[in-house]
Amino acid sequence: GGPTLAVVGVTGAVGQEFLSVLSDRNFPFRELKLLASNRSAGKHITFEGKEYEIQELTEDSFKGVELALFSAGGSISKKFGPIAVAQGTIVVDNSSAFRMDEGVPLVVPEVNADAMAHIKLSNKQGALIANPNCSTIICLMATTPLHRHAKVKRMVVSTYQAASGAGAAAMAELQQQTKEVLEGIPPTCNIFSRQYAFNLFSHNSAVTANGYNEEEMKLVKETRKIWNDDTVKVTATCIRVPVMRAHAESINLQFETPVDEHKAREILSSAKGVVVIDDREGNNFPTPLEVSSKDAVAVGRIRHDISQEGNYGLDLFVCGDQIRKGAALNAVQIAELLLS
Ligand code: 11C
Repeated sequence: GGPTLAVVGVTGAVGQEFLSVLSDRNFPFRELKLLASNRSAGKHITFEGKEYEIQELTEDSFKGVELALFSAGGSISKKFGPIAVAQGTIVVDNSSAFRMDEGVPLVVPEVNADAMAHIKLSNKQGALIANPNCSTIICLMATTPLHRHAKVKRMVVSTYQAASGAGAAAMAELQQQTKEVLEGIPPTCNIFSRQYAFNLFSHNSAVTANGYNEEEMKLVKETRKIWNDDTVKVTATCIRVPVMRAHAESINLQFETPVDEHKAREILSSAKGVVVIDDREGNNFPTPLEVSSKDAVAVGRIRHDISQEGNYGLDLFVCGDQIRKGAALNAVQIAELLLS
């Protein structure tokens, strides 16, 4: 049972996580095609006890493929996404290539599954569905349950983003630099232009004309699209920190109606895909290490913003695994919605 499935970019950090999430969730498929650049073609991968040969991604790769999970970067998606769709494939794309395109649903299943309700595998028609940026997914997992309760008017997000967001090579660079610095050797800088280990810096995406970098503008624009609310005000500062694979975010919220802090904790405790870690006495709150390789997004430091009168504001601290809920898990959950 299940569709003929392709994974595009299978050798990357997210590509590898696609496989482990598919397996963990017993995702059904009739056939599995593992696709990558010609550099990796011919290599073998063992998945669920079966050996697969990685095939080179070409224009002919999608014949008979009903569902494809893409995570091979924006330019590969831009080129091969439409080719796959034209051949009848439903593409769940993890890149930023199509996120803001009108007619392309941008989906976090816990938040706006309805945006893709018209797309089904049983329709036998190609389509594109975009997976949001990891920082957006993690932010909206924590804030949407509160937004549904009291409507967010304004949101201030500060991120602490892990190496994994820049790919497997950045994770390797952090590891190597850490070792080099401890050994007193000058750190090797390939992925990032400056020392990463024992340091932090403004997100490596390009800075745009308004002074915000692209990562920050993704938080602004994607939130508006996913919430289907062009009036919500969002500002963000995105920082890369020397953490391996989970992002952290400090989030300040201003609501339209007052929100009691205890009610907020109760709402988040029962939200799907969210766990609350909010132990003030023990000074125990979410950490990136704790959520690494986990599905749930952790929320803590839930408190009234004392700078806003009348309980119109809340502060939160959120951590979520960037490769898992920030990318692969969210995409596989989208694929699961297509089965139903
Ligand atoms: C990061 N979120 O952590 C970024 C990378 O739009 O999918 C992913 C960029 C994107 O650096």
